[in-house]
Amino acid sequence: MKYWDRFQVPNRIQFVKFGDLNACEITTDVCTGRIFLHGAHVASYRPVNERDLLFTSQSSAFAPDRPIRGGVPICFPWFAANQNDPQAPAHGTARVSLWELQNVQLAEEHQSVAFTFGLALPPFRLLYEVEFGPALKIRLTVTNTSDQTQTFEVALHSYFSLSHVQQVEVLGLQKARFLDQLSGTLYPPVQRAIRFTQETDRIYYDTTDAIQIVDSGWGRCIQIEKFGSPSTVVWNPWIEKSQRMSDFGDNEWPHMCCVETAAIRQNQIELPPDESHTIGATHAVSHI
Ligand code: TA6
Repeated sequence: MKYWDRFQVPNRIQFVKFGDLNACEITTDVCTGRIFLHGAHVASYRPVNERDLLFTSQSSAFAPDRPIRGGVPICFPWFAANQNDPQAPAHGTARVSLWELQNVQLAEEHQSVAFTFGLALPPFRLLYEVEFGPALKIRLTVTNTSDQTQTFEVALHSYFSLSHVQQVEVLGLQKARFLDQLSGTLYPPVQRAIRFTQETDRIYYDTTDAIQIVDSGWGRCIQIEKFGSPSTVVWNPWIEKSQRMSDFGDNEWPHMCCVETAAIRQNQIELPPDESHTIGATHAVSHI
């Protein structure tokens, strides 16, 4: 008997194993989903009569010392490499930590299931709320439990499933300046939609605008309404980088892109003692 078995609801909330990891699979009247205790990692969200909104690599590891490749990794308390410790895990420790599942709530009308996870990463305490329903809602609250001001970076590093990345455009960032992580160049706003024609790895700064991933191949638009997030990251590894990633298939790059709800680099968060910051997003799909 595991502590989380008390949350089971036959045919609605069930716990399964993936490799060495424990996951919860949910079925509501409007969607299915999967979330792991490892990293509090959302790995699937599929509205009824829709394809999964999220991409997870067929080559992903499911191991306690590795991040899951896909879904929504929680990057915290730093983004990418740790500037002070090259040995530290990329994108921080939250996504490779075992979170405590504190509550699972099935809505009376079976339209949604809400999860609450907690993790202590001194000097911070994390609370992560995820709702699988007509939309996928994610909300991370970071609390500074120390007696000094602390700074952190955070990114909800969402991987979205696409028909083909060359049949997609991303709207909502036309007015934001961005850092091209590949060249290190800071660009002014380009005033047009993002289209993918090569490896793309960009940090958009000082932008709180909603994002639309318009996928003409599948005739759908994924809408991302974010909050508490002054940065947005857009990434597709393209061909060569895909071949360098052992937990990502060489031929998977056309079928995904990351649009990340973030607060990183010059948009990092400074948190006074006992204060909290909440960051999150609502992800929904519509037909075009
Ligand atoms: O968010 C984009 C990025 O920083 C890329 O540079 C790429 O490294 C990606 O994250 C994945 O990082 P990971 O550590 O999960 O392989």
